[in-house]
Amino acid sequence: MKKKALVTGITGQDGSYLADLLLAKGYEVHGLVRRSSVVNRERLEHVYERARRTTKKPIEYDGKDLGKSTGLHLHYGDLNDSSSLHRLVESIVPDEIYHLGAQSHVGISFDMPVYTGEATGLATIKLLEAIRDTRIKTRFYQASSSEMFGKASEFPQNEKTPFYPRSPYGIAKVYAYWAAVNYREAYGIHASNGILFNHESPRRGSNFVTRKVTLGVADILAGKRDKLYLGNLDAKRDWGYAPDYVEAMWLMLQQDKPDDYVIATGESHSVRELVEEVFCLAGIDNWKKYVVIDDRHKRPTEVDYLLGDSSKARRKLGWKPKVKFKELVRIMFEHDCKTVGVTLPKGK
Ligand code: NAP
Ligand code: G4F
Repeated sequence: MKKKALVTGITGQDGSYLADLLLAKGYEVHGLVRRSSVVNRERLEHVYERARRTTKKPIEYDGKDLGKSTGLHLHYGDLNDSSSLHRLVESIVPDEIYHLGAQSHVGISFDMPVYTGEATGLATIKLLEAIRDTRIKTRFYQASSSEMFGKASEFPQNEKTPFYPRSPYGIAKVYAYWAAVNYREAYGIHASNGILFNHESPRRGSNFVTRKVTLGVADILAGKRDKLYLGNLDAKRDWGYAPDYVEAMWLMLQQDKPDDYVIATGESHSVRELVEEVFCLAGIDNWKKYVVIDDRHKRPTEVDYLLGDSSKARRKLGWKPKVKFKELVRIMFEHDCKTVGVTLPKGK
């Protein structure tokens, strides 16, 4: 029998890559989608396309029933609506639940702290309660974050590094992390935390710094704009490639025992280095001419430096990153250049 997975956040960067991975492995994939005034299925468009090719019936853009031809089923619900979470868990009875849905933007969490607390923190316990109430036997993945380390006290950070969150988002993720640990210990639920460091891709939201820079410089190359507005260039992040990271999520749920794992590349670079790298690929020497420091993109409290130690995941899961910083930046920039219709300068 096909394994069934329920994925929250399936329309997001990670959710869409995870759906690809699970479908390729033969899973029946169920995704939670929320109502919005404009239907957003862009990151799943290739699955819709496959459904259109293989089914005789027309598939609507917001179609939910892609199941027979693709293995993907979408269900309306919301992380803040516990009745929808309960109903989905009860009706699907998934073998694995990947809880990726969240208000995931750190900067915006300062503008929406209460909503972020509910969608990013409390929703985890709502989902865990649905598992507990229905008594289904399932495996649960919590999308925990390196933002929990925040003002980190040691470098690199591993599973034992103390948390010191620096934003409403980080605080909410700490709450959700401990909810997963507590439900594992209290009720024996197979719940694992993936403490993932930043991971990016051509499907990354355009208001996260990597994509903002790769899209922005592609626009500059295409002559569509002449300025790029950024915040703190000194912050350092351990940036990996999203498709590598969703593989780690799946590996965690294949283990007999639930546990918590740091997933990272072990390489950290500043936002300034990111900017330099992308402008260099574009063949533009004087990046300072184009970059404007804009205080609106700075945060009241910043996470200055993150660097992950993923040796536990390497040892126990056999996981390691395939793509590192330079290749990641190239993948994203090449994609964005193609999107805006420019080619990389010769020799780049
Ligand atoms: P993302 O692209 O922002 O996707 C977030 C997903 O959550 C989207 O599908 C979004 O739906 C959904 N969502 C938000 N609020 C919702 C609500 N109230 N009800 C239902 N769905 C809701 O994030 P991502 O980069 O894929 O990250 C996936 C998860 O990993 C998140 O929990 C994030 O916090 C965590 N994480 C990410 C990273 C990273 O570097 N990417 C690192 C560590 C942890 P819409 O499409 O409708 O907005
Ligand atoms: O790309 P960012 O917005 O990612 P951030 O804040 O590190 O959060 C991401 O990674 C976390 C894992 O550590 C996830 F949990 C979270 O969901 C999200 O995916 O910002 C990266 C750095 C920050 O220091 C920020 O201050 O870039 C700096 N930055 C400088 N200028 C900017 C900008 N960030 C954004 N978004 N936009 C700017 O213009």
